[in-house]
Amino acid sequence: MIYYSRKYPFSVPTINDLYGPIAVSASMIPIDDSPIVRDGNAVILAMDHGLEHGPVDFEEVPEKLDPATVFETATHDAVTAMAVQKGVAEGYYPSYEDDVNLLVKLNGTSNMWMGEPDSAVNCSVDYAAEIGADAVGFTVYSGSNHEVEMFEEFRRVQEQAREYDLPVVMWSYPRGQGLKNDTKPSTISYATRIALEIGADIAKVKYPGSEEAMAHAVDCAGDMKVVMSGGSKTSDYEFLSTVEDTMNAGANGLAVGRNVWQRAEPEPILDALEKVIYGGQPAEAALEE
Ligand code: FBP
Repeated sequence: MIYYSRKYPFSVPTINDLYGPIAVSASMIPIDDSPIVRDGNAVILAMDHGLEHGPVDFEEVPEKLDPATVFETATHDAVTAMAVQKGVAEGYYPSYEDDVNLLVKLNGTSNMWMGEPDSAVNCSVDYAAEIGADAVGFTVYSGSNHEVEMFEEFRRVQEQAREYDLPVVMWSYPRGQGLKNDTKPSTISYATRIALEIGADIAKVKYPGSEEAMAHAVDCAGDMKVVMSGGSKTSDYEFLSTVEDTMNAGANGLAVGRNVWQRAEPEPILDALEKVIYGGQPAEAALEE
């Protein structure tokens, strides 16, 4: 059996080793060898907003309601994976499977209801693998009154993903009536630590407001990769300087939606992101022609 490792390949004794030829042997594939990682970092282009936020996110860029337009954007070299829900993957990924790595988001929720944060599991790991996923994604709202169920759902997803060698990206979002500020430094550090401890390969967290706070969140993540969540659209410089801080903090890139595809022309910002994330350039230099 092959397992993904965040860092080191390793073997564990199997029933086969212990009792004879019953099971296959075990080894691990380092996350850095996954197609969703380039030179240790990742840029995951997310487009599940039609579910999470609704068509309102497309008002300024109505042409992006057609998922094919965002899949086109994901063919940029900077992008290591495109994160979508099952229905969009089924309909559009077959045309892009040679050019785009697919991350299937396994749970999701609309914003049409009120209550403690929760997210329905709407795709299985088996089905994600069947439709060509290179990785799976799962939101966990730690701190919600539904935390226990979400942790248990994550456990099933994480263990099954190991069977398919699929890295698990956790949208690690502490959220709920007990949490007044979901981007507080201590909350984001807790978010990365939870993701490490329950077995994510990459944790996607909100920016905690400063490079120092992000550095602490990265320290809390041990050997697991941390990527920043893009957030609502801001100016090129404001967005890129936050990415620069994130990289300086030792994080590993970005999972981003609106800050890329809500731009009429996403290519220049992806060119700049490539320079900051893989080339180590400062934001200002990356924005120069
Ligand atoms: P953005 O970069 O547009 O914030 O997208 C990243 C993402 O995680 C999406 O996958 C998701 O739809 C959205 O953010 C959820 O953000 P929130 O729950 O804060 O509205």
